[in-house]
Amino acid sequence: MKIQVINPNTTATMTEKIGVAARQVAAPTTEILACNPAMGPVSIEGHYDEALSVIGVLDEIRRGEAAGIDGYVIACFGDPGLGAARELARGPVIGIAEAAMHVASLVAPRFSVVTTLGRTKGIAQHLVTSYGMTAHCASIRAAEVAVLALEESGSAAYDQILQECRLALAEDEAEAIVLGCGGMADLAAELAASLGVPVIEGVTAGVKLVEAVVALGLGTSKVRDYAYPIAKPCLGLLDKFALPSQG
Ligand code: 2AL
Repeated sequence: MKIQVINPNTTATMTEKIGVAARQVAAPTTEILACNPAMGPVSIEGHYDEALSVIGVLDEIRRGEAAGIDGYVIACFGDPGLGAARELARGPVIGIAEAAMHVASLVAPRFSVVTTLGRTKGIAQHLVTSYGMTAHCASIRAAEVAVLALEESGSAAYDQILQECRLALAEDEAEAIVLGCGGMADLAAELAASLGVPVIEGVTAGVKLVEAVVALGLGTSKVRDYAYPIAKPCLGLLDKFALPSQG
């Protein structure tokens, strides 16, 4: 099966890292196509960045549908454009925040999210609520690490994230950690070894969930909420995103 893993930001080094993590867990018969939009912010650290990233994400889904992709992972912790992506896709589309939270809820009574900047905690809180994870979420903590610091070797990012994870376990009674950024895809194993609890990272969780859903023969329901978008003109800068009607 073909799974397209979309990094919604435009930083190619992060996309490569996300692709490596995805391939490490993918089944031998799964082909991972890691990509990022050609347009949009280099990192996503708030609502504005998120909104700007969504058109690029949808463009990648549109291309993926034309290329016969079986399922998608949206690899940014705000799950930007998830509902709209589901309208476009036949197969499953899973965001890394929803993948990581759901998997964490299966292996621990309560998890803490450890994310990048404090300003993104509200976005994560909103997702905890909308995914029905309130009872499972002990806390949302920020390491105050900029997303692109995760791309710099020798930065203090890892140590700051490790410290915040330790505080979550000690002070918030979390029993697992959910990593709150696609750029943390390479950190889960080392953190788990240091912390002695499950550390769930959404790119890998998302790939395994998409594989499972596709293997079950399931796709996105098209009866109402995720029905294909209604064909209509789109004006101005977005004119090329107008969609044809679906026979
Ligand atoms: C993210 C993420 O996963 N990728 C990105 O650019 N920003 N989310 C976050 N909370 O920092």
